[in-house]
Amino acid sequence: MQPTLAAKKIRSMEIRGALKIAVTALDSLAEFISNSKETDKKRFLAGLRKAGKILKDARPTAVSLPNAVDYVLFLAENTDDRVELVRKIKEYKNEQRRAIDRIGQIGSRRIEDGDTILTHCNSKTALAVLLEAAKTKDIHVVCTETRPRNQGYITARELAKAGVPVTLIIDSAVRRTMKELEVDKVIVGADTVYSNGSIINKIGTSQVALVAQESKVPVLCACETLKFAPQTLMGELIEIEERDVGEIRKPMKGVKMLNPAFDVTPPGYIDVIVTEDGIIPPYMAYQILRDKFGWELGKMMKP
Ligand code: RUB
Repeated sequence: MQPTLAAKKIRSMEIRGALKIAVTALDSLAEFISNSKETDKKRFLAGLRKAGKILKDARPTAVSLPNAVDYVLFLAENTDDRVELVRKIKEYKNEQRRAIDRIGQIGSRRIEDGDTILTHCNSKTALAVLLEAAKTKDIHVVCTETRPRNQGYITARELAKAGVPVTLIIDSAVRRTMKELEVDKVIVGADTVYSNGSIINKIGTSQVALVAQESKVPVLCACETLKFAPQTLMGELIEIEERDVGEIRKPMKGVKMLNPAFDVTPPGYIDVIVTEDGIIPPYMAYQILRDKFGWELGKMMKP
């Protein structure tokens, strides 16, 4: 898919979810590289950067998207072999697929037989944990609707299709349901992980986490290391996407509406982050950025 078309589909949320949009960007850039007839490396790289920018600008909050694009640019700058470049991009994409499977396996060990687990929105990664756990354990999943785009319906449908007992609730019923259905765990995905371990995820996640803490229910975040944000080490904040208020309802005379798509949950409200490399406390996010990606405090390129 051409970068402009891919960006359009990401913006409209026809393609959505932090991992899916990153993988779409990888596919789109691989196609761009394969189709490019530009023989001059400088001009080729300029074209690739432009395509990358179009993709990055499609949605601002999930860092998986710029992280994936930047990785392709890094590879492209360091090779003249485009066939090899496309091969490496595909390999990276497969790595992300394997990451989901690993997270499913690792995270499912934290789920116990008989658990009732609440999830918010639709995260492929959180779903991987739930589906893996359901293979060997009896679980019941509570899904929030996730207004205004109702991604919770997708989660509920997928679980029901897999034969997992699932209950759908409206977003404002989280606190009551947590007690009423004796929820044992909360599991969510993430769009971005800050260097201090805060996570950005679908709007409402921080409220769910707050209620979970009040009820002493552990919160698991299932998240590939692709979603860790190196720029936050230098104090950069991640933009929270404000979407069209038309997603909420028709305009009301004299009423202003706000439609933020994501919120930030501080590390104190999250018990663990399940990554493909293992389960970590959120406060270890800096270590992942340092040990896995080589971003070191005091040695950053652009302070
Ligand atoms: C989706 C959302 C998901 C994360 C993680 O928001 O917040 O929880 O993106 O998803 P939207 P995944 O529907 O606005 O894209 O685990 O699939 O990457």
